Amino acid sequence: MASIPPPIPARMKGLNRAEICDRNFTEFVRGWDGEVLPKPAPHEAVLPGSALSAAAFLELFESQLISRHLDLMARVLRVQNKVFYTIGSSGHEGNAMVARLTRHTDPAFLHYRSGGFMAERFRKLPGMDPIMDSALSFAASKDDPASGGRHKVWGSKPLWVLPQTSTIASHLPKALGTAIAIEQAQRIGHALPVPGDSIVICSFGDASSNHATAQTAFNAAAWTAYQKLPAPVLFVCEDNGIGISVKTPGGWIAQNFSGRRDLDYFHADGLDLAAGYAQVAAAVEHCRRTRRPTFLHLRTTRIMGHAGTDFEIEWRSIEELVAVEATDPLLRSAEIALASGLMTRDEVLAQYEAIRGKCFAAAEEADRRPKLTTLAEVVAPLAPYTPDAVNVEAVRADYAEARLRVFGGEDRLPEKQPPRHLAIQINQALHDLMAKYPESLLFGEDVAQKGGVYTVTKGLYKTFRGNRVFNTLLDETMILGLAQGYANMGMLPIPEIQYLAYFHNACDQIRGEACSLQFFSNDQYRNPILMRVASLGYQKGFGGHFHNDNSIAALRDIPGLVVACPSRGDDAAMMLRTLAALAKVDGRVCAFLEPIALYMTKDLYEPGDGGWLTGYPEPDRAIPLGEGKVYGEGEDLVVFTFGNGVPMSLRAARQLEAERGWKVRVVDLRWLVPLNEAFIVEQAKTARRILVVDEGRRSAGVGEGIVTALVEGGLGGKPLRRVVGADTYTPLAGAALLVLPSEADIVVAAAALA
Ligand SMILES: Cc1ncc(C[n+]2csc(CCOP(=O)(O)OP(=O)(O)O)c2C)c(N)n1
Ligand SMILES: [Mg+2]
Repeated sequence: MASIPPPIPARMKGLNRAEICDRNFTEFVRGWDGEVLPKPAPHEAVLPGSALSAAAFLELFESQLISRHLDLMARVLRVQNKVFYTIGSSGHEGNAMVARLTRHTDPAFLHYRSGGFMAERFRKLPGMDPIMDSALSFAASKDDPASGGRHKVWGSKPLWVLPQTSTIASHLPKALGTAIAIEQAQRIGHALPVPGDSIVICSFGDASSNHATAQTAFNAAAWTAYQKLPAPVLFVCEDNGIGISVKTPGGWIAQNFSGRRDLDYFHADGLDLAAGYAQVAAAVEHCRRTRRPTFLHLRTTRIMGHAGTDFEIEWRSIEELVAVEATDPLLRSAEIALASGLMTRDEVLAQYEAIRGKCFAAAEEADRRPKLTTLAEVVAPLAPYTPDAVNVEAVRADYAEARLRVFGGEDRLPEKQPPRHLAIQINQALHDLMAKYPESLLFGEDVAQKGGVYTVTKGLYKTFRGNRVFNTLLDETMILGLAQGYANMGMLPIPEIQYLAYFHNACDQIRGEACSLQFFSNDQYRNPILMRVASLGYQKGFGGHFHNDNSIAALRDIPGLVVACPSRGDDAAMMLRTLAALAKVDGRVCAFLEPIALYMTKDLYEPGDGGWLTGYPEPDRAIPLGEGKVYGEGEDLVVFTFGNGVPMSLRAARQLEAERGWKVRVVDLRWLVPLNEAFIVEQAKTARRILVVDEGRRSAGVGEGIVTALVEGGLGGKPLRRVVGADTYTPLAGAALLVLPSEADIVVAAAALA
């Protein structure tokens, strides 16, 4: 006969582990009858041998309780639709020690289980209330001081906590970038917004440490330290042994990280304040003093499941759950409070209930506060645009002396030189921007001594030296992480991505991180970036897909991103000025797609005609965002295009004029995101036929946006066609031309409109 398992006590069967953990605490305190030591004075050790003082312990304990009761409150009020987020910090409250041992000016990029950290950091400035601020965020109220009701994030402008998205690990590259930026700013004489000896704190979970984006940051940190360059980042791995339902193999974090050279490993017990405090202090002190990347392995546990929706009881044994709940760090803190003689059982319970009361009261108050109620309110901080200020900044030319130094004298100024091709004019414009903005940095793969694969950055390294123009390690994710870090510290990063295909490799750093910062911080934090990307197809000498990637679909729908694509040198210079101004004035993240195949193009119609050379525009000229360029006044056909499509369409137009007698107008859109729909419609209204020439792919390319603008503008009835790339990768050699629009295709498509 099979043996009958012993009955599970009723109190352990409940699905609601939150209630059980809550009751565990009170029962533990009520039932505690250990030996009580003589009460320590505030400055004395909380327990014999501990580095933690009694006074510090009491505050940390309070921070832990605040964090815990915010979790418990969230689970109760979620059901009543008063709270909209339940991923909690229970079991991780020991991270309050990291906050206590660092400064509120040490920029922090936090794990979502950082309630203890936040409650403790709130002590660093007078008059701040962690409970009310958190309650407003939980309630998605527009009064939430972190995100303005856009998400439950840990964030604070005065406390230097930059809000994170919930993509795990994606914040590690920018945290490292910020640490590197703190050091580099001082080498270029840039005034930092935080003290020069700040460190950067970056916390994450054990499972997250395996993520490629996390590994990128660990590797880059070690790569930096290996070269004896400072990178004062404190990686805090909050190891609770599990990621949602997947266990981290026992010992894996220690095994994986304790032996890495140039990533200095420390372990601390986050479940025990008395023991862990000195260990955390050692890691923080090491990071601040040595300026080396430091890995703090913080022991934690996970109480109450991954989120309110995770009913662990359904997939984990009750014995295991009970065992985990027994490691609750709050039980240990209660024990310290009682054993040290600092608090009586009644005092602990009274404080526990008082904080519970405050959390619920704050939540009820937060529930009464206004929510975001219009789309306009939601998107207000996403993509700020103040055109007047941007256009003034773009043409600001008060750096004549710096220009003279950079270019080497009056007669060597680029505007005094004969017309040149695109690569040269971009190069000159970059020199100009670096002169105009002493806080700008240009970096990427091969951009320094070599001057880039296409020599576009040639000479910049020589002029501005290694602290402002430098090669990075070969890692696009980290290049964009660095860019965010420099931006966080008030600099103007100009990262280069060597080829568009390799942007796709690191897209999330722009999509999930850089472009989301203004949104999730209610525009309190900005990370202005001017990203240059060598882009698009039609290269003659260098074939294959990855050097001729023509798809920008992934860029087109990134909220807030500005995407620009010049077709000629003078435009490029004037567009770069506007992009830098958008970054400086409105904090925007900008992508500048440089058509590789046009870099060296000199002629337009015939060999030797020099038709695609342009003079260099004086520094007081710029092209406003959205302003396209119109070639010709013809009304028989208007061609909307950009990039390589512009000279191709101009040649096709000439052929159409010769063959059909049509007067053709070619419109270079120049700005691909946002598309200037009103301008497109206005141009199309006065034309009899419309052609869209889009060298990108058929699906999800710019062409789709243009056609949509035309149809929605009421012009869908006009003869209209698209000449567009195929939905394929680009093959090598001559076959590449089969998948891209050609001049002949343009002429044929136009004829079909006749
Ligand atoms: C890139 C990414 N993939 C998947 C997820 C979904 N997800 C959220 S938390 C999580 C587990 C994280 O575990 P760990 O890093 O150990 O942190 P913990 O929750 O245990 O503190 C997963 C898979 C995510 N947020 N981001
Ligand atoms: Mg975990």
